Amino acid sequence: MPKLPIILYPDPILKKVAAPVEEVTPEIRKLLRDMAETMYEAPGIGLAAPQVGRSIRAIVIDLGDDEESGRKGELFQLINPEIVEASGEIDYEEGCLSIPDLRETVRRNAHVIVEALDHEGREIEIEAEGLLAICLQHEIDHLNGVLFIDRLTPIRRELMKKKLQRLVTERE
Ligand code: K1U
Ligand code: ZN
Repeated sequence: MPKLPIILYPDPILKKVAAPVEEVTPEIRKLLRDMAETMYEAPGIGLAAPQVGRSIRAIVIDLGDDEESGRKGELFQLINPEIVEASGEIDYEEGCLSIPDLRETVRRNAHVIVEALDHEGREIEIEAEGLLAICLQHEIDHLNGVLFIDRLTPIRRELMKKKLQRLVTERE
């Protein structure tokens, strides 16, 4: 059982634009820790605050270790993240913890620069490509009320509607 319950599609909180965090308080730091634990338990590689019922601009990401590339897992806890530069294109089959059992290929920018505050309120800049760039865009989309299904072409989204309805009915 994840530490915090994960809000599922079509809950309206997932469509809201989240509010900026005014101050990095101990309560915000605890939320980030709980979100990270929830992400690891799910398991997932990212999580945004609206997915745990908090409409504020906070996200966590950890891609984990990857033996093939030698990448080591690193936990990013980001507050008020903003994409300041984006370029290139990349296709990737994405999932979403708020829409279980559905994966679809989404086209996004291949390279992004993100500015944010870390869990101690320090300004940081992250330059990312590949899966980290994809995940940052997916999580920042959550803060703007955008889901990966909103990024599909109109035809694919139309096809997806039936599948989504079936998934929601099966859950009820
Ligand atoms: O925000 C979320 O809903 C989490 C989502 C993040 C994400 C996945 C793929 C592409 C972009 C963003 C997930 O973590 S879904 C689960 C998942 O993809 C995964 C789970 C365990 C190991 C590896 C991946
Ligand atoms: Zn998601």
